Amino acid sequence: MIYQLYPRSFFDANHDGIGDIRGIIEKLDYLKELGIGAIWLNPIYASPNDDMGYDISDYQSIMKEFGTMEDFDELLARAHEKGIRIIMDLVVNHSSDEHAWFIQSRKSKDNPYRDFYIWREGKDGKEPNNWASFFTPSAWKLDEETGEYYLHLFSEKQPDLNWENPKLREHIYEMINWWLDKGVDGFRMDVINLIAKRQGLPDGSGEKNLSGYVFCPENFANQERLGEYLKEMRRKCFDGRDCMCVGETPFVNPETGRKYIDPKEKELDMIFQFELMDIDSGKSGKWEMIPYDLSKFKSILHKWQDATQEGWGSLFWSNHDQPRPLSRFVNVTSEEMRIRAAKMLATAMHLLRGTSFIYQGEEIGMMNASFTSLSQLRDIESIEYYNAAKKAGRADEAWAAILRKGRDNARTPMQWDDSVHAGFSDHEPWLMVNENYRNINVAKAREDKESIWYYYQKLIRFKSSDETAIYGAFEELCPEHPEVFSYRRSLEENAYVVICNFSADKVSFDMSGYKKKELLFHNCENESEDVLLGYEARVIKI
Ligand code: TEU
Ligand code: CA
Repeated sequence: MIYQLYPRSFFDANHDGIGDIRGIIEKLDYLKELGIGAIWLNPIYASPNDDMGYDISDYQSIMKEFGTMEDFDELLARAHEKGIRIIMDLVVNHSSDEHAWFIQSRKSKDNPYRDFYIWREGKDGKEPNNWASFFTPSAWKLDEETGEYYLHLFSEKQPDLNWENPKLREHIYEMINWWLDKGVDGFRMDVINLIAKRQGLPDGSGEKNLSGYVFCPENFANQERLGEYLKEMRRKCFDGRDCMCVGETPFVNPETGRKYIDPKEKELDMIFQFELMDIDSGKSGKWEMIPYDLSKFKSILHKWQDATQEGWGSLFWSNHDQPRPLSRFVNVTSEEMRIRAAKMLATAMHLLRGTSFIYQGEEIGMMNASFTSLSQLRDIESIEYYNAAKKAGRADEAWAAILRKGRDNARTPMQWDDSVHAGFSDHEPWLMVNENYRNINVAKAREDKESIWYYYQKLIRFKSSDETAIYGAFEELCPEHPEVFSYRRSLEENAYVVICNFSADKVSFDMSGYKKKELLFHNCENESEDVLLGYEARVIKI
């Protein structure tokens, strides 16, 4: 089980309100006790933090707020002593505009680093094409120095790297090998399926955004030369090493995603698919929230279980970009139901087949924050969206969407105890603490044997050691049930059944088909066999 740790918000050991590497070192025993086998660190490299570390200005040095390379070397050594692997975040679709390569590249059209990035002449006094970026109206920025535009799929300070340039690719592989030689255990690869763009960079033909540009992943996701780059990277970096790489691949479905993890293709070990994370996103993207029902939810999980029976899959529904699942997939109306629902969600997701990624705070049932003003936000995605919406006279709609799906919701400081700033820091934190920290915190959870924390600890131990949980086949049960998600995992003569009521209300459920041997997990007291309480989860060995 892999624990995703967002260093900026995990623990502040040097009292500046920002999480740091020494803070992670101090909490390694906590993670060991939780039982996880690896930590995925969000980016810790030198960065101006325009996009919280996803804008890297030096791939081989540590962000000064987080500490030093010596701190990192100590973290790596201590983690390995405790049998915990360290997975780094590889952000190579783009760099920061403060990276030495870009500073050179923008100097002149014939600079040797010019083609490390994607420069184009404007067209009729406008951008080279009509692409919108994830974060800003247009995906192009005019650079006065040379009068050309550069591509940035994300912020203006995140220029896209030109993967068609073999020199750039060699520099990237050298950097990857530098970290692997240090002993890191693998990488989570940021938007790795966007690094190849459609030849000729043609205009997008879909719906225009608020500023008249078109968001067109069909021109920059899963493009033609991607497989070539991934195979080359594996050959030059990963082959022969004991390491793992998981690709973050938005805009894949089982058909396009399957080939990335096909062992014969030798590209990636796992991918993060986003069909579940996009379940409530409308045509114009995440800010347009649409209703969804459990049957859509179940069919997405089912088809990805089927798609990864040969290769291997990842399981997550919480990370630093997504709202907290407890605030998104269930309706929590009381403390009792918060605890019960958190355990149910964990049971439904983490007993599926695949490697589970647990995002910091998930183990104590952290929830979305209650922001009251724009000045409390730190995330460029939300701030840029709000500004564009405000220009279009749609500020209120934008604010409502940000409260529900803004990324700051998942980035509020880890809640360690009920002291000021939730024990994360004794200095004003970089981002506000969720005010429910007095009730939701690690210290309180670890005093209560019935807490979400101990349920996670038991679930992690089971998922990490039980052969059926690791290798068993997946088979959905009652696919047509409108409220219950139930499935069987089986390996030879061993099998267990997971039954999760996703509704807050009681539902009748026919258990007669199951010859129960043992109750492995249960998240509430309920004597009746064939009625499930609201958000009840049961796992029975059969
Ligand atoms: O996210 C890529 C990505 O798909 C996100 O932009 C996601 O679609 C959006 O944030 C949903 O709200 C990766 C990183 O996880 C993210 O933190 C970075 O901002 C982004 O890449 C650029 O590096
Ligand atoms: Ca700090």
